[in-house]
Amino acid sequence: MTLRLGVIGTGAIGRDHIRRCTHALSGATVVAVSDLDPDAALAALRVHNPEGRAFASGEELIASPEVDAVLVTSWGGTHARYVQAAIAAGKFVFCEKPLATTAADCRAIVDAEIAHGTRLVQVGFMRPYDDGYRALRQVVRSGKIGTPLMVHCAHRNQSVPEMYGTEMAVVDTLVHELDVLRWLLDDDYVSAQVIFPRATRHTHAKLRDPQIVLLETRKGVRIDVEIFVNCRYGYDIQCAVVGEEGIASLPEPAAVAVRHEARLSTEILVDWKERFIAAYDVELQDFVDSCRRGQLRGPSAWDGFAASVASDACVRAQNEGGVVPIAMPDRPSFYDGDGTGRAA
Ligand code: NAD
Ligand code: ISE
Repeated sequence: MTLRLGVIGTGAIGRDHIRRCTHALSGATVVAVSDLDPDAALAALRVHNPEGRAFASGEELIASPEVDAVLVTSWGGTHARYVQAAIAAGKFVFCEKPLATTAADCRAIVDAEIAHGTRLVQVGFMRPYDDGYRALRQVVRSGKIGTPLMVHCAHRNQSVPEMYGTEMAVVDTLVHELDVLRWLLDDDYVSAQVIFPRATRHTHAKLRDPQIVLLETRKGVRIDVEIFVNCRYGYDIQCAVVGEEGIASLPEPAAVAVRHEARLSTEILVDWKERFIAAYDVELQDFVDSCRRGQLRGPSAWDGFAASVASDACVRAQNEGGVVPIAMPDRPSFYDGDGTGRAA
């Protein structure tokens, strides 16, 4: 049976996921869309499925018997209500990060899913599906570099629009590290601090850029993440785990080395769509396959909640300065699986 998907929010990633589900994946077809701009949404869908239809609201799309499962790719502040509606309808839902913009809203989703009785929610944390991060995790878990002591990360975007403010550096951008580092280290956070270096002249009044986030984990690992979203030169994701016996670093994306006019150079990607293109394919294929099997295994609502608890603390740290404690509740047994609540 082909899984009939409905997509809520047909902006940058919504359109990319429609293309992906139609042309790169197997077992699914996008039959419906909904967006604040229904005409643009329908036009975006019809490029890939001439028979697709647009619904006036996300809620109507979710309720439709023509839709088996839902992708939520609208703005972060709207995710919670659509995920809740999908759970109430008993439908599988893939929700782009963040699961919701506050830990309280994420917790309400966790509670609703547990009350439903089986997993229905997968969160769009794609980095655990990235070959580079998977290889890095394998090395860390093998013990080759010894016990991890520190992690140095950078999350750099070329530029961001005017609507992107200081808080989004955490809620929209850092949230990827907040998730992937829990999975990489099999650990959780106990405190956060945010430091603002000298600001770049390429930022605007509502965005403090760059920022450095300092995290401490239960096991005592110290993490620093540079978030620099107007770095100009490209889209650059770095992660190095320092262990007692060595250092393991995230591989750079494959790039041709060019020797020319007395220079040796490689290109740097500029777009998150390209940097993680394979990971997005694998995460969504996993969602489609899991829905068809009737059992999800990807990043869970609990993973979305855990990242959000940490992200709330980071936002407090942005506003208050100083070290903010993070109290992570114990994970309910409902989410027991391979120890991280997701595919290994
Ligand atoms: P975008 O602004 O390009 O698109 C969002 C779309 O959602 C717009 O078309 C908007 O009209 C629509 N929308 C807003 N509110 C809506 C509502 N209530 N109902 C229906 N549609 C609504 O944004 P984007 O870059 O595509 O980001 C969308 C989401 O995807 C965000 O949560 C973002 O964090 C996430 N995202 C994830 C990744 C990733 O790497 N996993 C990358 C980019 C974006
Ligand atoms: C965007 O929403 C993403 O998720 C990208 O992966 C991230 O790099 C960017 O900073 C976010 O705004």
